[in-house]
Parts: sequence; C-alpha cells; structure tokens
Amino acid sequence: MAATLEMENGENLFSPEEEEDVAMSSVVSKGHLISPNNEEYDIIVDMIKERLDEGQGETIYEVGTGEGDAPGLSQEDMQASIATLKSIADSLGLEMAQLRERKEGEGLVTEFLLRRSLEFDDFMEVRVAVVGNVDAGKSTLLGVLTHGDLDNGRGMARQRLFRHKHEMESGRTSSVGNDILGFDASGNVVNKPDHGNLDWIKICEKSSKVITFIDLAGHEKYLKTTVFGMTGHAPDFAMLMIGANAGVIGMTKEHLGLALALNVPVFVVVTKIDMCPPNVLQETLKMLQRILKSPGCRKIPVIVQNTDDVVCSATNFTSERMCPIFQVSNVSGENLDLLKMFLNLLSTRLKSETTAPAEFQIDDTFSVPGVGTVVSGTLLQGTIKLNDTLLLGPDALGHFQQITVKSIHRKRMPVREVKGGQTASFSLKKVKRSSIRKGMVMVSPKLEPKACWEFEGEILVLHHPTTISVRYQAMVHVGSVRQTATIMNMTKEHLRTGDKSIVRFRFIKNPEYLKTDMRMVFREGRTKAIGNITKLYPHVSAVAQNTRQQRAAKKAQEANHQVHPQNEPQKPSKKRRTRNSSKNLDMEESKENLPSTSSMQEVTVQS
Ligand SMILES: Nc1nc2c(ncn2[C@@H]2O[C@H](COP(=O)(O)OP(=O)(O)OP(=O)(O)O)[C@@H](O)[C@H]2O)c(=O)[nH]1
Ligand SMILES: [Mg+2]
Repeated sequence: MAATLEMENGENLFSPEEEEDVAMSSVVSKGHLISPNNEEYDIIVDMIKERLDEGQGETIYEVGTGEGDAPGLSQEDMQASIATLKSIADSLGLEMAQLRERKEGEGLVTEFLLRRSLEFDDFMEVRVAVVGNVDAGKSTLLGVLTHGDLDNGRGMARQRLFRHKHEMESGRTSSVGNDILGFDASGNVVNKPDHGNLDWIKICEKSSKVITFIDLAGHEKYLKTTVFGMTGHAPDFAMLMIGANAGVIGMTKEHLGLALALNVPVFVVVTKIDMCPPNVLQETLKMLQRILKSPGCRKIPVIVQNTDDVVCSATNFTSERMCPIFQVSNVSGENLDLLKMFLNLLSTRLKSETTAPAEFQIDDTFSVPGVGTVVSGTLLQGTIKLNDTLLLGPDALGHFQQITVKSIHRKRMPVREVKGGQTASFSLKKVKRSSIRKGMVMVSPKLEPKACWEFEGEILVLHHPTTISVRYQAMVHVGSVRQTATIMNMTKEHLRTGDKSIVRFRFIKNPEYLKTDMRMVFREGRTKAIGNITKLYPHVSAVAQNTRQQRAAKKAQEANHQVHPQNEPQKPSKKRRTRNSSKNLDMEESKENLPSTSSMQEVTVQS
C-alpha cells in the first residue's frame, strides 16, 4: 500500500506556512456605517484603505457585524449602511459587488467585494496549476471556463488548448499550456471569444484580475513536465481535478502530494457529474475526503454547495487548512458559476516586492520571426522596465552576460514595466535562443549573481523502494531549474522512506542560480524526496582557484571526501554512466516522452 507522507517526521518541512489570518470582520461597531459622524467615517475609510493594500487592491467587507456586537441589522439600517459604503467605495474609486446576504440573529448581514478599478494595463495576476489524472477533464474545464461554451463530452472544448499536433490527435496534454480568464472590477468574466479565439490583450485591458491557468499533463509519462509546471511556473494555487466516475486513481495522489510538498494550497474539482451515478459520486467524494483528512494531508475538506460556501472557503483558503471541493459538469454547466465565483475571489500569494533588485526566472524560450529570441517566465521580485540592463545566466561556465531589455509583454500585451509576482516575456537582442536554458535567470547586477555546482538541502524521503546512498543520482527541481544531480555526501549513511537528512548535491551538466530556502523536489520517476535548500556553494572562477594553496586543498578534499572540484562539470564514472544512462542521467532531454521505467509504488498520501 501507499507509503505515508509522515507528518511526524517532517513537521517543519511540511506544515503550511502560518500565514496571517486576514480578519474579514469589521473592527468597528456594526452600527458605524448607518450614519457615521466625520470621525467614524474617516476610521472606516482608513480601515478599508489598509485592507486594500493588504489584499493587493481588494477586500471583502461585511456589513452588519462589528466588534462585540450581536450580528445583524434591520432592513432599514442595512440600506443606510450600504449607501454609506457605496459612497466610500465611489470616493476611493472602488467597484462594489454583493457576494452574499444572510440572516443572523434578528437581522441581516451582507458581504461585499470591494475592488480597485485599475489602469487599463494593470491587473492582479493569479496563477492556478491544473493537475489530476489523465482524462479528468482538465483541458476541457479550462476550454469551457475561458471560452464560455459547454463541452459535448467528446473532447470538443479542449481542442483550443492544445499546443501540438500529437495532442490534437491523442487528446492528451503533454506540455505546459496556458489560458487566461479575466474578471472585471465587479467580478464579471470578461472573456469574449471571437470566432473561437481569445484576444488576450482585450481580456487584460478589461480585467482587474486575470487567472492564468497552467494546464498540465495527467499522464505519468509527462510527469517531468508536470512537476516543472508546479515548480517552475510559481503557481499560487493548484486545482486538482478528478473524474467523478474514475475517482482517485492514477496520478491523482502523486499530484496532490506534490502540491502539498511545495506548499501550494489545493482545491479540488470533481468533473463529469452529468454522467456519474449518484452512488459512485458519493464513493468518490468519500474516498477523497478520507485522503484529504489523512495524516499525510491534514486538510479540512469542504464540499462547496452554494455561494455561502464559496465565500467562506475563498476567504479562509490560504490561511486555513481548508480544501474546497467543487462538483461540476463541463457538459451541463452545473456548478460552474460557483467555481467561477471562487476563482474571482482568489488573490495572489506572491507578495509583490517591487523595490527589491529584480530577479526573473526563465521557464520557456521562443524564436519569434522578426523579433528574435524571447524568454518567458516569472518576475519573483523587483521591477523590470524597458531598456533596463540585467545579467542573464548562468551559462555552462557559470558566467552571466549583460543584456538590455528591448521589449516587454504581459499576457501578449506590450507594457513598459513588470512588477514582482507577474509573469512576462522579454525579447532579447543579439542572444541566441540555443544559448538559453530553462532555469536560467535574468537578475539585477546589484545581486552579483553566482552560479552553483553544489548545494546543500534538508530533505525528507517520501518514498524509495530500497535505500538512497552517496552517488545516487536523480532529477532536482527547484524553481524553473531541473537537472540531474548526484548526492555527494549526507548526514546519514543510507536514507530510507521517511528519513530526513542534510544532503550535499552536485549538478551533472551546468551550474545553476539558486537561493537558500527554495523548495526542492528530488525525484526519479515519481517523487522521491522533497525539502529546502539550506546552503549554497557558489562557483569560484578557475583563475581565482588556481593558487597553490587551493590546488593542495582541492587534492586533499578529493582524496578525503571524493568531492569534485567546483569549477568543473563532473562526469559520472564510465561504469556508472553505462549503468545509469538509460535510467537517470538523460531523463532531462531524451526521456520526456517515455514512460517512467521505475516500478515505483504510489507515493505521498495514504488512502
Ligand atoms: N460527460 C462529460 N464529459 C467530460 C466532462 N469533462 C470532460 N469530459 C470529457 O472527458 C474527456 C477527457 O477530457 P480532457 O479535458 O482531455 O482531460 P485531461 O484531464 O485534460 O486529460 P490529459 O490532458 O490527458 O491529462 C474528453 O472527451 C471530454 O469531452 C464532463 O464534465 N462531462
Ligand atoms: Mg489535458
């Protein structure tokens, strides 16, 4: 049976970061909005402004509750309060949309979404990675949500999302796809397909919030790409999809475990409820809830049935262990409005650190005719403006090259700058596409970036059939870096399932730009180990290392620990190369389309 993702072992590795609970209840009295004096009015305005800053331009305001008061206002007082709130919203340039009204005590409580109307080229960006087993309906749901037409149950809606001919033919997603869903300041969907095509620029111009879906592959043979989508595309949330008939099968648990390991909050969408007998659906939901509550997940599943549940789960989603579960049909459209409402209320988790030195991680490269080389990725921090000079690298020698930003696109829209937390593409002059790898970065020269051949990570082994020892090789995923690495040494002699250790890794092909505290996944086939980067061994240039003293130290080090010099790429021994070549080393390039050779059992969570 499945190995458990034991919480007892990895408490600090796994427990979701305690985030500050953004209290949605009012800090003022419930009657303040009815006919506030100047002082009370100012207090409320200041409080709303503060919450807007915290919520990156939006907040949910509850009318009818207050500190120390019994909740509920009479109809008349509610009307007066709403009028005051509307005038505040107008004065602050906010749109105000009612989310729900409920009876409490003697009276009414109403919740409103207050959202800043933004400049036409500015919008909040929320990234949602879409995971789940083959045929769960991932691409179909995205097609339906973004294009507004329902599916026919035979693969019609997903057609628009495929990027490759073989995907069209097989119906299987194999790459990292992207689609966007825009919401205006009032929370209405702005996507309006024109002859089946979406104009991203128009969507962004009209949107206050844009959800970017990262459509990932369900099939195990594309797992490497799916893991890359989860680590390299910096998703705010993961949407785990499950076919109601099929239930929790195949890669479902693997994908759930991956999201948990990376601390990405998960919500679940059960699809195909139109074609599923009620008893089977109940069985699927029961199984799902059991898994979510298990010690490996420690989530609180909430079945979302109405708008009340949506507001509750959306507002408590990131701060609590809550895991909302939606049940939808892409064919009949049932409950899709609840899912859309939920998506509209999600906020980005990546706080935009706009004043820090820029740091952009590259997740894809393109050659665009007439434009040249284009790189796309996520700006993790800082601001990048047109004509900024940045350092691109590291190359195979660990060097960074100076480049100038000649054009910037956000969601296919030309812009003058991008800020931390946003995805963007840049066209680069006089840089060959072949010289850029996924996993490279473009950073501010202020960071004085250094590449590392070696780094140390505190890892926990989720599952391994035997033991992991020194010299073991597997694929490391950190941010958009993915490369095979060798274990050089570790604090234990052997590692088994459930073991924790400090491990020193060495990349086999290229030095990489890393930072401490980044989450890492170490896997061969299915997930093996996860953890945090704790220490970096920056690459030292060959010249600087060539003193007699350093050569002697290097020799001694090699003799004692068999650790390879840091300024040269290490090749595995010939014997090892032959033994492992088909299995480990070249997974990066050549194994993309082949099924994993390892016959690993289910990892991650216990059913
Ligand atoms: N009846 C019904 N069929 C659905 C529904 N959602 C998806 N389908 C069908 O299920 C099949 C698989 O859907 P996909 O969207 O390709 O599944 P996927 O999860 O993207 O699969 P991979 O990309 O291979 O991982 C298609 O034929 C869809 O038409 C639904 O809600 N009801
Ligand atoms: Mg798909």
